Amino acid sequence: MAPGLSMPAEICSEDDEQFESSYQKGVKYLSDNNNNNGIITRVPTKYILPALDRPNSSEADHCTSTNLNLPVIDFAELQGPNRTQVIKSLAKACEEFGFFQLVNHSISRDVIGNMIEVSKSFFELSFDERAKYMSSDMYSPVRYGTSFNQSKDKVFCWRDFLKLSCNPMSNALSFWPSCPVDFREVAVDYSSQTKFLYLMLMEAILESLGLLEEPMGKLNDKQTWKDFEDGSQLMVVNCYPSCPEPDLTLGMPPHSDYGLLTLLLQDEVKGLQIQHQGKWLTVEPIPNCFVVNVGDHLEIFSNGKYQSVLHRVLVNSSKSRISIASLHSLPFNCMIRPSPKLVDEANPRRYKDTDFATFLEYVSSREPKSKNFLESRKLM
Ligand SMILES: O=C(O)CCC(=O)C(=O)O
Repeated sequence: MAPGLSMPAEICSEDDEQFESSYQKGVKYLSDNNNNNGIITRVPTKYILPALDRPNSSEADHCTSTNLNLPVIDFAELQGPNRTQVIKSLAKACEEFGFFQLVNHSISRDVIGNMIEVSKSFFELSFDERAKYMSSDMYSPVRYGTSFNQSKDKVFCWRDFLKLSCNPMSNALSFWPSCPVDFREVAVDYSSQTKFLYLMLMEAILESLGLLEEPMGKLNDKQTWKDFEDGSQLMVVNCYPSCPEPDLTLGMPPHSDYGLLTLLLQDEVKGLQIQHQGKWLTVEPIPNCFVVNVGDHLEIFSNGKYQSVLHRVLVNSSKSRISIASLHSLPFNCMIRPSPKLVDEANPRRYKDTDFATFLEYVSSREPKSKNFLESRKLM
């Protein structure tokens, strides 16, 4: 056992089964249940990354203290007379960074503030209350868990999560947490408003790719706008408790998101880093703003014009952090393939067809690190 670490009373050695089952309860449980005046002083071995995977360990990490001013897209301007100009900025942001900050997005401060508050309140519930939602079933409409993939990860991440599937909402909602009492109402409102925002952004992205000659209609011989409207939405509420030795671990390892677009809401605590030109750079939180990023499915759909970008999360020793990622894609049963209009002799097809089931099969059978799922879909 790491010296100075104070563990839950029922736990005695880091190697024994009880210890392992305690880690399966998550980092919030670990932080809340120790007997050293409520303070964890060391990170257990289970969370200590090999030296090369730690923050500040590599060439790419030399800039971890550098903040990154991501391109800012003004959503209100996108709806106005400057749309053409904003579409160009959007295309540049997607090509150069794969990430941008979205401001003036029309979702009210109340809706955003309530979602952050209700998420914090959920993670403040007793472990027994949170544990009602623990499941290893990837298809479950609600899933509370820890790390990245807790049944596969050798080293655990310093993160707990609550995953909420929104498809179809009429089926999913009754499985979502009923405590705190306003959780469902707040989360449903938030999910429908982020879905609307996503659709407006997706329309702009299709326009930026030159795919919307018939706005909102048929996109090519197989794709219609309805596929986007009926698309999947998964909300991931992340909780990163403060960590006594943040240099030894990560809140989330480097990964890309699977969908078309992710809309991320973060509280005022920084932690998100993206890999840009070989360096890890910290995304400065802007209050009341969304961080939007290109996912693997958009990389495939755009035939590589817009690429998903590796990102990871650092933790810190003084503050816990909450973020809410809303991941959007086509319906689960739809095939994702490069848009035929973006494939020609000069730009041959670069990716295999893929679907959601293939992705789930892939991630449940191995440790999903880096962009290895997308790599497996490449044709060249
Ligand atoms: O917490 C964050 O800032 C990022 C979360 C994230 O990358 C994810 O949920 O996939």
